[in-house]
Amino acid sequence: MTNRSRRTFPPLPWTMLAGLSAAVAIYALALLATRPTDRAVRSTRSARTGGSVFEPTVPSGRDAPGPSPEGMVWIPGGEFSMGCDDPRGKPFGGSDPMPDTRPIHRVAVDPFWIDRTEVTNDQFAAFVAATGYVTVAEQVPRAEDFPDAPPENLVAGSIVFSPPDGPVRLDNHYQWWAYVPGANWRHPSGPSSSIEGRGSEPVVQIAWDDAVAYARWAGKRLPTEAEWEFAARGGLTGATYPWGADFRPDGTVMANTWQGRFPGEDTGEDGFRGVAPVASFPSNGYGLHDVSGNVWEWCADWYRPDTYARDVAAGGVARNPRGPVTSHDPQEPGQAKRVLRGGSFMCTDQYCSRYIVGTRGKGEISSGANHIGFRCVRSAD
Ligand SMILES: [Ca+2]
Ligand SMILES: [Ca+2]
Repeated sequence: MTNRSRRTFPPLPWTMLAGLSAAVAIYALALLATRPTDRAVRSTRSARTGGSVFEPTVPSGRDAPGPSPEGMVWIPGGEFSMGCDDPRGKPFGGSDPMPDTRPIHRVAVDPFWIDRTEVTNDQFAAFVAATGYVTVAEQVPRAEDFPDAPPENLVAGSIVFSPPDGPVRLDNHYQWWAYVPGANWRHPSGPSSSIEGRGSEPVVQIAWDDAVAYARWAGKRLPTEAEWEFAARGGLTGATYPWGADFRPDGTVMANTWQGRFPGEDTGEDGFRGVAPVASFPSNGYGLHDVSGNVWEWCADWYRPDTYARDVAAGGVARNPRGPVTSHDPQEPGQAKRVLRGGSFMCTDQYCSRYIVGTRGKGEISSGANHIGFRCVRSAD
């Protein structure tokens, strides 16, 4: 399997272009439709050879070799326990056992800098102005790549959350996602939407390649999944959230998530319907904002549900793990997926509780959506 080229796989528009009227967003849907199959649960349990206990986070104590780049914060690296215990039964824990987050295992990462916030529209606009970069969602699909698609369906676009008017069953995510022609980072919800006046909101409608291109231009890179989690945990040991054990400590809202009946009613009780400007909520112990919620964040690693089991099977502490060499998602085995972390403004314990810091998401690499963004890191050496 070649993972480098999205052309190798039937990427997102393939399904949609072949039947655009279906308005199906099955690829990004994987982000929210990650309820495990029984088989996946069994296989993870049978592969569990590590512990299920969080051992203390031990920062390296290394100081930054120089001043932090603008907008970035120093992460000392060190050793920590990575993963998540079964959140079911916890307040706001949701109903998903999250089997791909176990075994909880010991990981060491070298020091690095990381962006304090998700990359904003203003930052991405500066990149595009400097380079003329055209995102995946802005490119018209080529007929030779989609030979089965009728020509009228070969239109540039992306996936947009399109909530139904009334309550719906939560077992069919096709009901709240649509492929919208003309949706892209400049028009996150479609042609009639814009980012004017929204420069401090996180950029969205970003495919994995788009995030990588921005990072390279900025002299940065995407975080590995292990780096992301080390930073997101803020120095805490095994806390459910980046800030501690309680979803709303002393009633304080700590992240942009979803209130109201999902998916039709976003009450914005936390202050925001949809995306919020970055850093609208308190930071974690390392000074990072929105590592829980707001928009999903691409990581460098390929996704596999058994990544942690494989790390444990390799023995010892996983040092600077970079993920598997290929992706595999048993739920959609033909698709190349990278890891996404942190959940989004759409996360709710009614459906997806991936605002929990140790939980994992996944996304087909050529698919953006209006709840997918990223942040970058820079190596210390
Ligand atoms: Ca919200
Ligand atoms: Ca986020």
